[in-house]
Amino acid sequence: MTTTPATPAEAVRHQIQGEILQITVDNPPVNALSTAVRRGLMAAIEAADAEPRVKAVLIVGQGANFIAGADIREFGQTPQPPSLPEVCNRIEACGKPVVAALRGAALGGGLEIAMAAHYRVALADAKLGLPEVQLGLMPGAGGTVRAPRLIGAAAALELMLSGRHVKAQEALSLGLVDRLAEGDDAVAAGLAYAHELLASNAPVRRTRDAQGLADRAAAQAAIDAARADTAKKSKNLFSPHRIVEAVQTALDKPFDEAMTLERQAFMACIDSPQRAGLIHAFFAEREVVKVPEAKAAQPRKLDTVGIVGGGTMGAGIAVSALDAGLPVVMVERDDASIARGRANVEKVYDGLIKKGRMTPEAKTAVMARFSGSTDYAAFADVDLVIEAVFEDIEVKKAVFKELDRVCKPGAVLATNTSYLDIDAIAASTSRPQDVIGLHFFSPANIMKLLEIVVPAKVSADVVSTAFALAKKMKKVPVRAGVCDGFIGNRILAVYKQAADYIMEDGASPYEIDEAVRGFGYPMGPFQVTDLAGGDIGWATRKRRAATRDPKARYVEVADRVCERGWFGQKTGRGFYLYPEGARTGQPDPEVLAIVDAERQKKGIVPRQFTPEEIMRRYMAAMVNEGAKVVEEGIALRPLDVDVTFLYGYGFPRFRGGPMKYADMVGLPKVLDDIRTFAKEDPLFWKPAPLLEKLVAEGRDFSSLNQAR
Ligand code: 3H9
Repeated sequence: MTTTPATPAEAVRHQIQGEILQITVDNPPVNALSTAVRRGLMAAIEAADAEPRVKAVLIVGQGANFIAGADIREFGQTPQPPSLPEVCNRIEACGKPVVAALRGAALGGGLEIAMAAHYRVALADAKLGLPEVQLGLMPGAGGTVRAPRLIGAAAALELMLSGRHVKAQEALSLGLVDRLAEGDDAVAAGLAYAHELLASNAPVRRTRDAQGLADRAAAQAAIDAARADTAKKSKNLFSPHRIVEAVQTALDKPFDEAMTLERQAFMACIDSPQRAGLIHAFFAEREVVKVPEAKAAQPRKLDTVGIVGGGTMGAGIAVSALDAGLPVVMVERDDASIARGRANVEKVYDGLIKKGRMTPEAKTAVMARFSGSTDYAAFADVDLVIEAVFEDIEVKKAVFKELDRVCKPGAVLATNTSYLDIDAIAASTSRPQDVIGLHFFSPANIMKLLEIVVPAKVSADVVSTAFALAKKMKKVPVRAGVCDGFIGNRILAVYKQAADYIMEDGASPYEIDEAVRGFGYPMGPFQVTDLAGGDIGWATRKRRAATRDPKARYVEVADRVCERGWFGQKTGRGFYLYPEGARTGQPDPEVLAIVDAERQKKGIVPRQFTPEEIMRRYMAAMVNEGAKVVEEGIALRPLDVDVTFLYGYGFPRFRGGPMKYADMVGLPKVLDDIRTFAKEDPLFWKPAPLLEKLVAEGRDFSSLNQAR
């Protein structure tokens, strides 16, 4: 969306109401602190100090939010004056009491503005926080210096390191705000508070003088604890460590010096690649829902959901639908299966009860919306059915024939297949325009990614309905085209193959997993295989055996492992050993012997791989296939590939996703790697034409994100 930037006077209005100067930040959609807003705020505070009639100042946001923070879109551009710390310092220096009245978002720089004000009142819907860490940043307008003074080092560190939002009531008990107000009128609440303050001759009260750090020993203990915790939990991250050190500075140095040092550390965060990666992720997950069908067509009615299959997947999807407030009808083939399906659903809620996150009464209320049946006729009235049965095209086609027979006209018929041809499934019905893929990831009630797979004949309003369902379920939807594996599993198959080649050429599966973890993934590919169950990939490999190019290199290690019945965690053994149900595996010398035997069979002399080379190959394979997926239109844009991997495959968020990572490394470098590797195996390492084209034109993947 391109709009003309507002002038300072438009972005920040001020008007005198009796003795009070009301400053309204009006910068839709979320009142971010753009250059115009900063300039407008400066001018308004100058006016307040200069005007003798004014006895107090009120700052509010126009609309549903106070201020959502710095304008993230400006990061990376040349900073324009005044800086936000200057604005905050100017507000704090105001000679008349300044009140901030908060509703909706008061986040990041928004909360820093509020903390620079002298008094704060919050409406019930306010959410306060210092979420900069989630963008690879730290508070950079006094947050690390003022928050510890206002609420103490421990609470301030917790807020800044978690980035979580705090509701009004908690903000009051933390001391972030002075009082709560009823209703949804921030201006009325703020004016009332300001009048009260004037009536009681309340002084200007500056946060720089607050005493939250007075107990130095307690503050130091909190900093030490946070430092140790951050070293453990955030070792790959840049900004959390800067946050801890900034609070140390706030304790050790005078206010103004601490502000200067905070600014330097903030600018170092701005310059870090992690900031670029995390901010890309922030915008990508908001862009991903902007697909042509959702823009073109309204969703169909979506009040009830049917699910075929009560296995782990079907039950997980049922929980997602129930949690979204929808009634769910589950159909299974016999009474025992439906009882098992219900039990699978209940197990999720019982787990929550055990952890104290749900009451038994709430479970009863949710389960009242669940019903099971062995008769497809139970789907006669549902708006959308999701099939989650065995991954076999003939079984799925049979299910869809039944759905076609019983469902009402206009019902959306969805399949949860992860590989199969949805065009073929749609063709087995008399209504292919209603058939779509909804690929949930396991466990479906927890994993955020939902691939919305769009077959050739589906109508736009069905796609739009799928996006509406994702929103209700709080999933992150990505539009994908039909191909074997869609976006995620198709790319996974290729980089998994690269990992297999690296293994056969000399690195152990354990070295590969370690390199991948070192890159920032929670787990390596062989650990993932063990977690998911090696038998699943084995079945897919068998299915593909007939169509595999006989000239293509094929690594048999995983087959040898599976032939021994070693399917991973569930069998106590896979690529790793899991003694007595342990979840963390131990390296298995017998697996290494299998790898060795396979190498010998092919006459491969193993060689050393550094973690860096492992990752170059792993990422080059991922990016190359990603480019093919974009070129073929399976993914709309590179950012759709990024979001898929961030939310479905554990890709480290601070790297922004595989395509953003490639942009940051530089596409010429990635292509160079692929061409070098192609000398060993030209069939596997075939550069994607899109990648070659972009390099030839001096462009990167992000240029395609903007273009569509
Ligand atoms: C910071 O403050 C640094 C300072 O400490 C120091 C500086 C020196 N800027 O999420 P939504 C856009 S760092 C620009 O869909 P919701 C967003 O892209 C900042 N744009 O709505 C979207 O645009 P579009 C710390 C922003 O109701 C539209 O607003 N602050 C910004 O679900 C609606 O957003 C944060 O990290 C921004 N700051 O949620 C807060 N924020 O319509 C980040 C949003 O074109 N923001 N947009 O797609 C949020 O957490 C959520 O957006 C919020 C609203 C809770 C506010």
